[in-house]
Amino acid sequence: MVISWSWQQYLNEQKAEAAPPTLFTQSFPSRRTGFRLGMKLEGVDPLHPSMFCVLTVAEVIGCRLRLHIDGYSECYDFWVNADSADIRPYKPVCLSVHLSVSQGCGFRVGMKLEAVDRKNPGLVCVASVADVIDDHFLVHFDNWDDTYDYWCDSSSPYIHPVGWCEEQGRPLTAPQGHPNPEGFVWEEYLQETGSTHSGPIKKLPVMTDSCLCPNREIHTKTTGDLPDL
Ligand code: MLY
Repeated sequence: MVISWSWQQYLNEQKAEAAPPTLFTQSFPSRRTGFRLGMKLEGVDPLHPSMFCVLTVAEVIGCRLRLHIDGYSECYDFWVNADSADIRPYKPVCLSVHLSVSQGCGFRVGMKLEAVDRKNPGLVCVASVADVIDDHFLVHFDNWDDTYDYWCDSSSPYIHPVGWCEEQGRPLTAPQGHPNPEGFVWEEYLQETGSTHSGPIKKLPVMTDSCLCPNREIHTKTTGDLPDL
């Protein structure tokens, strides 16, 4: 006889209560979405969050979407909510450049912030904005290689303004190779690096070469140097 695992039995054993459905603000999985099988879109690859990839909707359940990374095995498919900030419609580059100027998120390349290292989620570290596209920006950890980078938007729970760690009484991981990591002081570092911290945007960004050629990697099977998946 096969004894199947049961929630009720587990809760009894653990003498625990289940978090009640009313606490979950998302009406999963009943909310309808206009996404249909086969539709194409762009999105952040969860295993390589510094890269956007070409995606196809492979399954839709309520507000949840299973997305397939074009050209890769189904084992890399992943689920997201239809309103996830990590997916976006396909847009021609010129349109995206236009939007990055007119609807900037306020974050500008070079601004400093404190960000969670998603590969080592216990660490909040000194980071910089390395690229901006529309309302998304690329978080880069100072003096680390770009394998830790990730795209996010301003609503991300992983990012904090300069001074957040101090305010919260939490340790801040200094840039790699910093001469005095324990005694890291933001003001000194900002002065040394000639950078600003992230704050409200005062005027629209000026169009620069990097706006015209956004350093965005789209990975598809046909591009040259792909990460090993
Ligand atoms: N033990 C790891 C920690 C890397 C942390 C990188 N972050 C701060 C971007 C290592 O040394 O590889």
